[in-house]
Amino acid sequence: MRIGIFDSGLGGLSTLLACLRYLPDAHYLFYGDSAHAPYGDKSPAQVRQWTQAAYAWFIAAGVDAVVLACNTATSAAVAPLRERADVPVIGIEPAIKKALIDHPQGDILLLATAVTVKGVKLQELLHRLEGGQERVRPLACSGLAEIIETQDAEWRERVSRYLQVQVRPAQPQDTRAIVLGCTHYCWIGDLIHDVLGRDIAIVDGNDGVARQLCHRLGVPTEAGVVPPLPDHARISLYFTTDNPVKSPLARQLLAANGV
Ligand code: DGN
Repeated sequence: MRIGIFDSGLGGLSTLLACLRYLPDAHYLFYGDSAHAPYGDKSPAQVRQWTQAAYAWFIAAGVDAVVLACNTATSAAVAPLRERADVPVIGIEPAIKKALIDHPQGDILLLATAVTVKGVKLQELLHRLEGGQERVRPLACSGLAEIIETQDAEWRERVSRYLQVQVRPAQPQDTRAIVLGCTHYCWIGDLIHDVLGRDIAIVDGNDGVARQLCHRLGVPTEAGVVPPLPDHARISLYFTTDNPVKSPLARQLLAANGV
């Protein structure tokens, strides 16, 4: 079985890891659109076009399903893509519902890109969910994914500074949970805890996406049981720029996370 995983960059690897737990024998084709990254401040029409190009690439590569491991691309492109898709297309959305249910009191801070925060999809979701409008505070974090993407010697310090200067002042006083509405932010959970508070829960949508993928492929999953990472993995990496450091960086990140 071949599974296509798509993001503008390294964030989508966190979604790939979640899928790998449930489908350890699949061949994963990862497509990082480094030529057009970051997506967060681009127009939804552009993001739609690039997502469609990635989808066409996956279909030519013979995948059985495509995972949009990018909240921004899901916000801008999942609906039109699904209308004429030949294989299941699974998108990722901020896991606000889970945060609201697991944390029935206090505020929920949602961190995401500007495209996701401004998108109709998020507004509809907040409207639909009980407490969505009253308790969820969305914050567009322009530039944060770019810092994470560099993986250079200072990236962690720069993320800490970003969180202190751009996020902490906007954090509601009674924050109980932080929803990671951009897959890149899944790599900075420890820094978020350090800067914004250790007792705040961090919620991401990767496990839900992996379960949804299984569901669409007819593979059963057990409620409440998250399988361990397997000791083998078949992952092919493709980036849309010829940047020679991208693939080694991606491999390093996977290795640091047990794959
Ligand atoms: N990782 C992407 C997301 O989940 O929205 C986008 C990051 C970016 O390109 N700014």
